[in-house]
This record gives sequence, structure tokens and C-alpha cells, in this order.
Amino acid sequence: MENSTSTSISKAGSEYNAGQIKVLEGLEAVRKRPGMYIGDTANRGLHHCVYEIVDNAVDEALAGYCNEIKIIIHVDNSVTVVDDGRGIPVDMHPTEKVSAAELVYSKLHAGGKFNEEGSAYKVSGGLHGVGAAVVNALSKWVKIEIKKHGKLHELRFERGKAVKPLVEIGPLDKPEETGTTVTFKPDNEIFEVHEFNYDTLVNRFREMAFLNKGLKISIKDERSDRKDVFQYNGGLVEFVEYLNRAKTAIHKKPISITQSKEDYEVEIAMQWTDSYSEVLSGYANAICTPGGGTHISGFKTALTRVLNQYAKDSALTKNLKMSITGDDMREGLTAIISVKLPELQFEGQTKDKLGNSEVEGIVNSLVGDGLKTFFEENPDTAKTILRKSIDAASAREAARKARELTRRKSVLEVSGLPGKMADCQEKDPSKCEIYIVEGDSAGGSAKQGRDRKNQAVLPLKGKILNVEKARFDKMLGNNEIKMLIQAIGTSIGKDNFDIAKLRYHKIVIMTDADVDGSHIRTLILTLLYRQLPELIEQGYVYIAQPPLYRYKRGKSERYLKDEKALEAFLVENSLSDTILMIDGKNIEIEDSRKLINKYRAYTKNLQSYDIHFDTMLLKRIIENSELSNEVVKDRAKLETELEKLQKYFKEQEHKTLKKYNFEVFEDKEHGTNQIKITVQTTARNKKFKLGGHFFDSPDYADLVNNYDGIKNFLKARFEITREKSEMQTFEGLDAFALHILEDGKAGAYIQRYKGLGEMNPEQLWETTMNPENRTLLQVKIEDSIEADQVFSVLMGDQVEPRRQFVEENALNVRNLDV
Ligand code: 1YM
Repeated sequence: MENSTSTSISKAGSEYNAGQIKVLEGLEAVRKRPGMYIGDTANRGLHHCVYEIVDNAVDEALAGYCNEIKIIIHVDNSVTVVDDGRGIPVDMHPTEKVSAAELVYSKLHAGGKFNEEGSAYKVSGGLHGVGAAVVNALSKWVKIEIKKHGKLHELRFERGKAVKPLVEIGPLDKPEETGTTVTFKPDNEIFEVHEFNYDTLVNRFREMAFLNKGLKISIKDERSDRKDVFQYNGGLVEFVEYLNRAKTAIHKKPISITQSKEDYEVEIAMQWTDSYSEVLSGYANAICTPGGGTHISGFKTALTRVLNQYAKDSALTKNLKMSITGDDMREGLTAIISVKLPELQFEGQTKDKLGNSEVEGIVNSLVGDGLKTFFEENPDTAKTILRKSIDAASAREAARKARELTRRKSVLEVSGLPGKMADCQEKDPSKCEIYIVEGDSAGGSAKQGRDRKNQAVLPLKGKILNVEKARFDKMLGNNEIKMLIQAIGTSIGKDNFDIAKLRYHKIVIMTDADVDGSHIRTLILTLLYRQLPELIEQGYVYIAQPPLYRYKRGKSERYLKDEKALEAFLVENSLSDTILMIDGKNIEIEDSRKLINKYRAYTKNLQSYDIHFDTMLLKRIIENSELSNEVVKDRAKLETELEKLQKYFKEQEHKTLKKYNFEVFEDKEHGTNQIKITVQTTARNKKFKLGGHFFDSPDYADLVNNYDGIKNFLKARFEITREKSEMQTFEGLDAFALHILEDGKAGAYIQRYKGLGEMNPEQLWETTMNPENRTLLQVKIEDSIEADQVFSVLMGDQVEPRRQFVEENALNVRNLDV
């Protein structure tokens, strides 16, 4: 019964009118406590903003009015979301006297969803209709363009306040067109992270396209030239095939079950592979439910019931001594369970668990019937699946015996701990830490350097077994893994794992900052994630952060965690006890420090554009060009400016070894132009587009501000006098700043650590193990499907998906293996 529906985007519902919107709260609350509304103000929250806006467009698609959604990331990290739905309503609210669109973006709880009962407004996203207002509150600016009633309307906000109420811009070229375009720029004052990660967004939109069969979602990154289009007519079946692409499926097509009952829709796709892990992902109204809930438990119950019944009637289980558990049946299974329902209820601390109790029975009976029919109609596949479950049960039994054996053996041993390990004296696990160290030599230093009272050290030799490719019994035969499990104390496996026996509440992985180190770290994390996930979930696993630099001059010694810290220290160092004059005027040390900081901020800020843009070009544009949004709109002026740039870079070519090429493209839709730029170096070509609105963006303004703060000093004369030495003179801020950084290094020995082995026991203690100085990174699993993908693709045995993964993540890898 390879079931599938033709489309899941169905027409629905009543037309909206502005009176239905209810107004509750202002946006100040959101700016004061952003975390309450979007979780955090780091990476996750930043990306969440995009999802909120896209969710509104997806809702419009679910309602049957929108076919395509486009997302564009601009060079200044603002984002545009375009849909071809009905357009947000533009009529006036009867009592609030502002447009409906303004209300949607400025009042919490102003979503159509809060209409009277009977509304067909579905919710795809997390904030239940208040998303747009929250994003607006947390944005530096928002621009909304609505095509409706044959006209283009526009509305602008800055930090949540409407600076330009809804106005009609003019008639549309194609009056029948409708749709909404929202461009927003997350507020730098609120978010700690400002750069959108293309891959994060892509993963989410791919998932959304899978979950909304037929919906076309395209994404474009103007900071590079990357783009992707997602549209899956196969929906969840294609989703499962995608998730299993690095694995080997044991039956051909995923099993698909789709059914609706009253207001409830259930859609499931599943496929077994020869791997040992289980991937079960639930969605309720397209919202991910990592905490599981009633849809997941209904699914599990049905699967166990049907497969057990099938096993009982099958000849395959005749000589089987043990029973097959639900876990055995789900070994190697990848399944997506998506339900759509009218009234969502979430449970659990993080509200990520579906609570609607009626869903359990509905899913249970639908899956039960669907699977039974499937097994009857596909006996070969049914047998293959049953055989896999029997294998899993046998392996579990074998592992249990192996464990029993080791347990008996370990009782005979004096301590039951690995011989190479150095334990701590303290017995209270909440005070104890274990350092898992790469190699015997670093292990030796760690043993000598540690605090014996509460720090244990376990050196591991070389690379541990890759558990992604090995089953339980083989894994238990591996010496390094055995040691690790013995040391941790909890034992392993569903029947034996006991978190109460955990001997250390901090398990710290300490490996070198190189490729091997990161591989070993990944192997250890694979083991922990696959076999002892509770340790990660409960926050017991950490990664040590050895410093990257050591500064030593005479008797003074400093460890600095990264380049930024090193630089700040060098400037501080060089400026102390000096007298400084700029163009003959005395200047306070504090002011000179600020000036250098501004200069470094400017150069670093410029530099940060080099990944997606080009620093040299940006610098030239800021310092020597007339480019602006207005100029970009005017083709003749734009071409003159670009010719000047072209000429300049042509002259510089022998120095820069880069070829720049500028082309102008007409952007008819927005009545402006775009600059297409190619930068050619010997190593690679970079291409990007620059639109006029970049020059109006606050990020560009930031750069210009930075530049304004230093430009009067760029050609100034700096005279610096140090104790017991002659005055030195520098022409220009560049030379002065360079001197200060160099002078900060004078007479010092700056060491860049490559491996732990380069540190002696005292250094290792001081920098990495001493709780007073060290920084530990806590390991967290944010998204379990994503984690499964990373481990199965990276550590599995299919070559092509891995090659692709490494290629797509080349930039990130660069950051990992410094
Ligand atoms: C790029 C973001 O927000 N599209 C969008 C939003 C709405 C509608 C259409 C819409 C909904 C309804 C009626 C309705 C919203 N409207 C509201 C509210 N894209 C994007 N497209 N007409 C148009 O739900 O009845 C909130 S969102 F509240 F005004 F109805």
C-alpha cells in the first residue's frame, strides 16, 4: 500500500477582515527580554527571525494561496522573503486606525489565528502568529511591500516603530499580481551574532519543502553566489530517502502512510537501513517536536504491535529464544511522522513535545492498519524487516552476555578501572571530572599537572573504533572503548545503562587543535552520541579549550586564548608608560588606545567581509567613491563610478594580483540596478552582486562611521616617547598602529601551541585544567536529525555523500582545524 496523497496544500477558509485582529501588547517587552520570545540572541535566535517570516508565507501556502517562496540573504546580512500569496491585508483597522499590515507587524497577538473559532488559519511556525511582530521588534529596520488590489503598498519600521505608515506606491505593471515581500535587518544591538549561515537556513528550508509537498522554496545568498531551489512532489518519502542517502536501505521504497480523519491529518514515511541507529522525527503542523509526544508514542506502539503479531505468525522466529523488543524493531529505522491538527498543545520544559492526547490513538490506529496492509501486500519486504529485528535482538543478547562476562571479570580486578587511568580521590560524582586525553604523552602531562583531588585522567591511544560502522558486540570488544565505558561507570546499552552510576559529572575531551585531534574528538563524540546520549543531553560532556598563544618576556608570562586576546594584550603592553603626540599635540594614553582600537575595528570589520565580499574593494568604495543607493538607481552615474573603480583596480593589478570586473544589471522589478562583480585571483574566482540598498544599510553606515572616526588621523604624524629612549616618529595611523602591535611583541617570545604535547604539566594545569582559568565548551545537541546526519554522513561508509558534505562545509572545516 504505497500510499500518497496528491497534494497537501489545500484551499481553505474564510477571507480575513481587519476587525478580526485582536490587539494585546506592545513591542517594548520583546526588546527588553528577547530570549522569552525567540529563545536566545545568539545564532539560533538570529536564524529564528527568518523562520518566523517564512512561516507566515508557508501559512499562506497551507491555506492554498501561495505556490512559491523566495529567500534572499543580502551582503549586509539583511534578508528578504518573498511570497506570491494574497498579500497581507492593507485595509484600516476599525478602532486602531492603522492598517492591518501595520498591526500584524507591531502588535503581539495580532495574528489572524486569534480570530473567532472556525477560522481556518493554520499555524506552521513556532510563535503562533506573533512572529512577525517579534521579528520587527528585534530588527533595526523592516520594509514590507504588498502587492494587492492592483497596487504596490509599502510600510517601514525602525526598531519596531512605524516610520512610514502604509502608503500606496503606485499601480502594478501586472494588476492581477498579489504577494508579500518583507526585508528586515536584525538589530546588532540585540543579537550577539550578526552573520546568517547559509547552510543553517538551507537545512531548514529543505525540511520545510519536504514537509509541504509541492511547495517551491528558493534561497539565494548574495554574499556569495550560492543558491538552491527545493520542491518535492514526493514529500516525506523523498525526505526519508534524503536522510538515508549515506546509508544502505534494506528495502527499496520508503513505506508511506497518509490518512486524514476529521480535522486531523497524519502522514508518515519510513525506511529501514542496515545501520544501527534510529531516526524518528516528529512534526506537528510542520513544527519540529524534538521532545517527541503523542504522535511518536502512537507510532511506536503501533509498530511494535503489528511487527510482533507478524513475528508470531512467521516461521522466521520459530527457534528464536528471546523476545523482540520495540527497540530491536526500530534499529536502523528512519521515520518521519507528521501530523496536522486544529489545536496544538505543547508540553515539557522546552515546549517541544506534542501533548494532544487524542493524537496517540489516531496515529496508533492509522499506522496499525497501514502497516498491516503493507506487510500483507509486500511479504518480501516484511520478511527483510523482521530479519533485521531478529538480528538486532540476537546482537543485543550477545552484547548482554559479553557485558556479563566483562562484569564478572572486572569484579576480579582490584579497582575495576582501566590500568592506564589515573583516578581522583573524591568519590562524590558531582565534584569529579575526568579528562579524556589524546595520546600517552599529553596523558602523562595531564596526570602530573591535574588536581588529584577531583580530576581523573584517561589517556586514549590513537584513534578509537568508529562506532558508526560497528555493532554493539564488536564495539565492546574494542579496548579503548571498553576503558572509556569502565571509567565513566554507567555501563552501556538500553538495559544496562544507569546514569546513577556515572562517576564524573564533567567528562572533558582534551585533544590537539589539529586535524587528528578533531578526528579523535569526533570519534569520541560519535561514541557518546550514539551509545550514551543521556550524558550529552544532561550536559555532562565538555570540550577543553587549550590556549592558542603564550606570551613570555623575561619573567612575565601570559596565556591568551585567541588572536583577539593576544592583540589587545600587545597594544596594552606597548602603550603603557609612554608619552604620545599627534601632530604636535599631546594625547592621553587612553585616547590613543581608543584610536588604535577604532583602527583595528575598522580593519577587522573590513576584513570580515572578505569571505563573502572583497575587503580591498569595500575599502576603496568607502574611502574613495561616491557610490550610494541613489547612484545605483541612475545607470549613467553608476557606470561613471564603476569606471573609476575599474581604472583604479586596473592600475593596482600588479600589486594586488587580482582582476576586478564590474557589470551593471537592470533590476526591473525594483526599478534599480545591480552591480555584478567578479574578483579573479590565481587561486579562485569570487562572484557577487551588490544592490543599491547595501549603501543604505546600517552595516555600511557602521563601516563609514568607523572610517570617519579615524580618517583625520590616517595622515597624521605620531610621536611617541618611551622611558629611557628617544622619541620615535611615525607618518600615518597605519604605520603607528603597526608599530604598536610590533612593539608589544618586542623582546617577547610568542608561542603558538599546536599540540597539548608542547605544554609541560604546569602549563597544562594553568591554562586548561585549572577551574580558575580554564574555559570549557559544553557539548549540546540542538537538533537530533541534524546530528544524525552529521555522524552518519561523516562517519558512515558511503563515499559520495561524505565528499559532498566536506565540499559544502569546506569553510567550516577551515574553522575547525586551525
Ligand atoms: C514574506 C511573508 O507574511 N504573507 C502573508 C501573510 C498574511 C496573509 C497573506 C493573509 C492572511 C489572511 C488573509 C488570513 C497574513 N495576514 C495576517 C492577518 N509573507 C507573509 N500572506 N489575507 C492575507 O489569514 O485570513 C497575518 S499574516 F492577520 F492580517 F490576517
